[in-house]
Amino acid sequence: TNRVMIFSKSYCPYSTKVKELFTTLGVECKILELDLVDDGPRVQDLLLEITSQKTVPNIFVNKIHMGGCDKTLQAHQSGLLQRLLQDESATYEYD
Ligand code: GSH
Repeated sequence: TNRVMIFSKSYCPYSTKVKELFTTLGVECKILELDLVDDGPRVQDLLLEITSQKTVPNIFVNKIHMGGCDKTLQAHQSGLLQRLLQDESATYEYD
């Protein structure tokens, strides 16, 4: 079950950090490496339009926009991330 979508870049240390966090939490993620796909720049433009965020990683949890690495680590610290991940009513999956 992929409840987490990470728009990433393969060389980005912040992307690596969030991917490691979700691995540590045992949470499977759908990951798109924007630097490795032809559509990358177009997807990044769309993400900017939708989220007003220019940078990667750009993370969605159960369809909720989480933000980048800093925001995700904050949400982990505060417990918000775990609550979003445990929300059984939100069954959206990125597949
Ligand atoms: N503070 C940001 C976060 O917490 O996610 C840092 C993210 C960041 O600086 N990412 C770089 C980026 O997206 C790549 S390592 N630069 C612009 C770009 O690649 O278009």
